[in-house]
Order: sequence, then C-alpha cells, then structure tokens
Amino acid sequence: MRKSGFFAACMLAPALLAVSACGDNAPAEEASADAAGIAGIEIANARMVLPPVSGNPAAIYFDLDNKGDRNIAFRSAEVEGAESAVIHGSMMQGDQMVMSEAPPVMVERGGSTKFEPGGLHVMVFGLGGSLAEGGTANVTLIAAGNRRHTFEAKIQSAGDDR
Ligand SMILES: [Cu+2]
Repeated sequence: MRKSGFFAACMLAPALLAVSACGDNAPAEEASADAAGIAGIEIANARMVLPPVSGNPAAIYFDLDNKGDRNIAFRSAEVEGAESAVIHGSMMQGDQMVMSEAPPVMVERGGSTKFEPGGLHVMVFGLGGSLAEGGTANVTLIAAGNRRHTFEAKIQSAGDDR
C-alpha cells in the first residue's frame, strides 16, 4: 500500500514539473496578452491591401500562429476606422472565384493558419480617411467569449505585391 503510494507520487512528479515549467512562462505571456490580446496568438506579415477602385472593400492578409495552450475559433473581426469587417473565405465556383462569410476559423493549439489572397481574408467595408496607403490599420480578431486580439497591418495599395 505504502509502496504503491510512493510510486504514484513518482508518477505525478514529472507532470507537476511540467506544469510549473509552463507556469514560469506564463507571466510574460499574460503581460503581452493584456496589451495585445489573446495569449499565445502571434501575427506576422499583416497587411491591408486597398481596393484598386476607391469605395470598394479592402482585404487584410496575415499569418497566424497559435502558440497558446488551447484551440481558438475566431468568429469575427473589426477594423478601426472602417464601417465593418467580415472574415471571408474564397472558393472556386465553376471557373470563378467567389467569396463569402467564413465559418469560425479554428486554429488548434500549436497550429497556424494563413489569411492570404485566394483564401481566408478579412474584408473591410466603408474605409474611413484614416486608412490610407503607407499607414497602419488596427485589426481585431474576435474569438468565442469576446476574446479579442488586436494587431497592426501595414496599409498598401492594390498595385503592391500582396
Ligand atoms: Cu472578401
């Protein structure tokens, strides 16, 4: 009895160590989470491409890594200075590319996804004057429970490389 208790304790120890090792990293991650959004979410290469014709919607692309410890489903988006923003998916319909509102974008822990031309993107409607070429747009992705992750996207013209 005593012996099995001892072994049980030994079995537990590595798990406890692992948990406390994770805990050691937590303060830094949570600090940045408070400032910038959801812990573990990292955005790279974010850009907002202006429409070739003024008055049309713009599109936002970026690479997203989920380095956090849980899966996250992003349901919607907001862009400061725009009337509205919608997460769009693209698909081929016959020989035409069509896009429509995407179902929630699930990013598993440890996983990543790309918002890219011809695929997922954030479509931005009603661009205000503050959203001009060479500037930055404040983009917020919103997950279940109204957890929000805000990042900056460089604003570029339609002619630039996407
Ligand atoms: Cu779109």
